[in-house]
Amino acid sequence: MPSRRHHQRRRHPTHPSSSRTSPTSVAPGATVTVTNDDSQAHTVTSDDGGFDVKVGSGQTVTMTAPDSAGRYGFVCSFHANMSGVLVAE
Ligand SMILES: [Cu+2]
Repeated sequence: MPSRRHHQRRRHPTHPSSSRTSPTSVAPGATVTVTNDDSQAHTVTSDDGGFDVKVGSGQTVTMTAPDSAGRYGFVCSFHANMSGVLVAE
């Protein structure tokens, strides 16, 4: 009698990896499209308050880059371990 293996599928919970995005470079004042492929909502929140958008799961939003050239650090206000840098140049 052939033995049937019971395959147990384990779903690993998707928790935000400590993701550090490589700097995204855009023109000052440019429209930036942010797509969230994750199963959780995230935000792109500038350290200096220059921009702050919430991107729900599976959503795409647009935001405007700062008008002045520079490096703008941002975090996700939901997940303290998520951060990145937006470079306007
Ligand atoms: Cu997040």
